[in-house]
Amino acid sequence: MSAGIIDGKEIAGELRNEIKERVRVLKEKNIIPGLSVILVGDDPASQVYVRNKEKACEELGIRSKTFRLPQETRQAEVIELIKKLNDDPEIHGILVQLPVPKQINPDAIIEAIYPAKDVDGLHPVNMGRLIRGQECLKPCTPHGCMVMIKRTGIDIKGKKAVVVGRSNIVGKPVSIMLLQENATVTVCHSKTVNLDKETREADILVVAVGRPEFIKGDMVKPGAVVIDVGINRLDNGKLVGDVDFESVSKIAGWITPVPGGVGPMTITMLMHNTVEAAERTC
Ligand code: NAP
Ligand code: LUD
Repeated sequence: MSAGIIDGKEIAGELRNEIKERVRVLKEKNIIPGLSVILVGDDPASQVYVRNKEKACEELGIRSKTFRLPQETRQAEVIELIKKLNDDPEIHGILVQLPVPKQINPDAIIEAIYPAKDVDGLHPVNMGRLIRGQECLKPCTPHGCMVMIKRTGIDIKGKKAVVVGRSNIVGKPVSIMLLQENATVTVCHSKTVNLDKETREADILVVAVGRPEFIKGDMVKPGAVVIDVGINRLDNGKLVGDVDFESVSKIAGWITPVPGGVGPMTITMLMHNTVEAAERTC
């Protein structure tokens, strides 16, 4: 038996139609949602992701303004720009694409953004609200993962969920969201002992480690829902996830592909947050 594919591109397309409708309603109130993306440096993957964000804005009727700053830009200059955008009424969402060059402290940048405009959901106020179960702007990739898990039709309540990776952008927040949905959650990382024993117990397995094809079929419980957050470009140019699709898709019940899985959902949840931030100004 082979796993069902959770088609991120397709789900993203459906959600984008709903978001388009919300943009239309806002326009009737003379509000055009506006997103500003700040990209510092010339990381090739970041350039692709930011371009995809611009394209999504265009498709949905969201105003987008991207600031492409040179690699050597100082932290103070980025914060200066963020302050201007914080006070710009036409901008509802601000995002600094990560990673940033080493002279810039990502925490200082994130904390400079007004929480109400933090469409990445990474500001301590939004993260704090998330952990406390309060309404907040939710981090895009974890939110996308949750939508994909729900689309399989499984009941998350009482399931054993294992998250591999504990970054602030994916692992930690997705663990909190799974907990919020009443899963029993285990968070694994590089110091975890017997990782394969942990992953084999997972009814829901979310993988965000940044190592190509790291999770193999023998590490997965038969029938599990496997969400592959990883995006790795191999030397031959091929894009692969953190999950070995070939072996895992023979064991899992559901699996997300790479590309066409979590990536398009991340972008769609960003559009969702931008519209939500704009709606809150009404
Ligand atoms: P990250 O900040 O590098 O974190 C990686 C995590 O994996 C860390 O917690 C690390 O543990 C853990 N880890 C590393 N090696 C491990 C091992 N051998 N066994 C167990 N755990 C291990 O990465 P990230 O930002 O979360 O991103 C992870 C991947 O997802 C990357 O491929 C990235 O490109 C991709 N990504 C995709 C999207 C999307 O929209 N699709 C969004 C964000 C990220 P320690 O904490 O102990 O170091
Ligand atoms: N920083 C993100 N850094 C990296 N995939 C993304 C992403 C689109 N502040 C901040 O946008 O949310 C963020 N906020 N991230 N990411 C990763 C992460 C950030 C990853 C993939 C894609 C955004 C995407 O479009 C396509 C797919 O998986 O189908 C393929 C893209 C390709 O390389 O061809």
